[in-house]
Amino acid sequence: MLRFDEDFMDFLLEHQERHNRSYHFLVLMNAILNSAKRIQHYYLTGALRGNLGLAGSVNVQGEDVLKMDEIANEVVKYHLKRSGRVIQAVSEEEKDIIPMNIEGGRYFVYFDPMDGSSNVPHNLPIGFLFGVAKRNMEGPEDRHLRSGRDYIASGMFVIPTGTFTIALREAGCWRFHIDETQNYVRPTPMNLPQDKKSWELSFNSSNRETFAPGVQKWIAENEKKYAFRYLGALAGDFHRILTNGGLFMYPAIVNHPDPKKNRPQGKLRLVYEAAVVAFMCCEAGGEAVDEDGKSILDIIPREPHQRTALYLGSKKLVEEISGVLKP
Ligand code: AFP
Repeated sequence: MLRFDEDFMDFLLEHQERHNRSYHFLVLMNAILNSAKRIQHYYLTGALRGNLGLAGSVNVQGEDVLKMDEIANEVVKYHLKRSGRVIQAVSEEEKDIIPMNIEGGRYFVYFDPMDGSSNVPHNLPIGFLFGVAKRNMEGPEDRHLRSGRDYIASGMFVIPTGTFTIALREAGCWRFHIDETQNYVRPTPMNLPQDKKSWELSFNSSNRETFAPGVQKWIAENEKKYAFRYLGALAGDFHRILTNGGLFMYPAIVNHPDPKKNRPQGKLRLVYEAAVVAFMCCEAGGEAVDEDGKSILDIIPREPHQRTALYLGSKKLVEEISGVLKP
């Protein structure tokens, strides 16, 4: 018996038609999907080709290897540029904003093509994360960096697991799975579960003594109530929270024994990490705040690689921990 599943492009086409939207976003998403499939392919075969290194590394034979993070960055840039729809992009891999179709483009794209680099040498899951904002259609475009509140979509591919999750503004959050024809199929709405039984806690536990006293106290009082899971790649860790509910956090590091190693501003990057997952989480009924308990979506970026602390997940838990955060 043949089985036909609705694929992402069918899903999006219907969505755009239903909301009387243009086809431009379809062209952009086609570019993002093509990028993800290519990254997935290189990542799956990377161990055999000896190119699971990161930029700056050499293989055991001392040969010129292709670096995974550089490959992924080139792939995404090629497809975004080719789409003709992108004004400019920010990539985790590049210091400067990347100009694309400045006059004719319609979207800003913020992406991390290979997030979770400590997993790369092991071929374990990494993320390709992206956030999309639209140009000012009413007046002149000044190309300022957008806050998560201005995103129209954000998404993540957990590579090489074949899962793709996307949130569309005021239309929810959806998960897809890759099929044998390399299409992402079977849209499943994602809503954070209310039942606490499945909730999980996810954070780098080895940092716990470096967190603010209120956060340490909250952990001590609550950690036994929930299962603890940590992969070290935001996309994978958030994927579990979105399915099971709970709390992911990367708090500010403020009590490090070596003060030079403190990160009061947090570790995660705002525009292509924190705001991307925050946008998805909020569309799935959750919440996301920074170290001051301020919504991640309301932070207006001052520069492309700005960092933030992040508390993300089920509303109740994010509200609870917000209570112990300053101010
Ligand atoms: P890397 O790409 O440098 O490994 O950073 C990944 C990441 O930004 C995010 O994906 C993880 O949630 C977080 O950092 C893990 O950080 P720790 O290694 O400090 O736990």
